[in-house]
Amino acid sequence: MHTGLKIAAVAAAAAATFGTAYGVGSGVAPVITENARERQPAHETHDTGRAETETAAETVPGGLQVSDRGYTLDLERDRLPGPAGELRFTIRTGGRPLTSYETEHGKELHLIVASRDLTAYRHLHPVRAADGTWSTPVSLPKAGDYRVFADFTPRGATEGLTLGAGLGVAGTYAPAPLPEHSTTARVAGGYEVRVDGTLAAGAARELTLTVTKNGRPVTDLDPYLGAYGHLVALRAGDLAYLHVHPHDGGPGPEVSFTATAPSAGTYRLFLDFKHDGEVRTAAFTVHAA
Ligand SMILES: [Cu+2]
Repeated sequence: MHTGLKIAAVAAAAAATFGTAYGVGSGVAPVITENARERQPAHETHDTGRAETETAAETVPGGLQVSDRGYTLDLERDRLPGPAGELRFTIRTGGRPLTSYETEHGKELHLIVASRDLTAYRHLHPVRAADGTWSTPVSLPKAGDYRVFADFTPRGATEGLTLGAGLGVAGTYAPAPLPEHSTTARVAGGYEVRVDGTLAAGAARELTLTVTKNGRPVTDLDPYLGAYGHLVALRAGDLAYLHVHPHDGGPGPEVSFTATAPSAGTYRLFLDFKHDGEVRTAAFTVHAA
């Protein structure tokens, strides 16, 4: 899976839904199964005296480190000459590029690129060459400071991780203020997405996102990478990364998630959903108490 943070979040969902036959959405059941498996090592450590260390490690959110658990995100260039270009990178371990990954939600690696001011967001799926080099075209809306997140699970690992690195895009820019708190987001194409529920620090909370188009509920969302929605939360200030998945299999209009904020503060939520064959992103600013 992704990060300790995320696992804590999805584990709560697993507790709520494990054993219930959700047949809709091919990604839902595997998420729960994998979490059940991942939680086992943590339980085993309780008898070994390592539990305290493991717990401390799990409280560090993903995406804040360029190197973690022996894996390093190595961007070929940490600057782009302009907003459109190609990103190339490797995940290095033991001095060599990693070439063996678990598949999560249909992909070996999910790449998020977000502007430091949290107004720009891209969820990309790079292609890996045999030598372990990943590459993807990227088209960003403006120059500025960005952060790149690689979300992956090394083959055979029981837990995924998210590494983060800075990326500068040359050009003149003015950082935007964080968009104000809002429970609705307008998305091109006549869509509006509403978020119900609140994030809480250190406690699992349900967030429900409701998708409408031209005022009507959307009940035929397309599955996208094995789920009806993918939600990423980035913490304002340091861009700590939280990736959660839906625990309800319906194709809309509601998609529900369980998430645990690592701290009180302000977060920017990005929901990727697919409808009429196109992937769209709704963004919200929310506060965690
Ligand atoms: Cu992805």
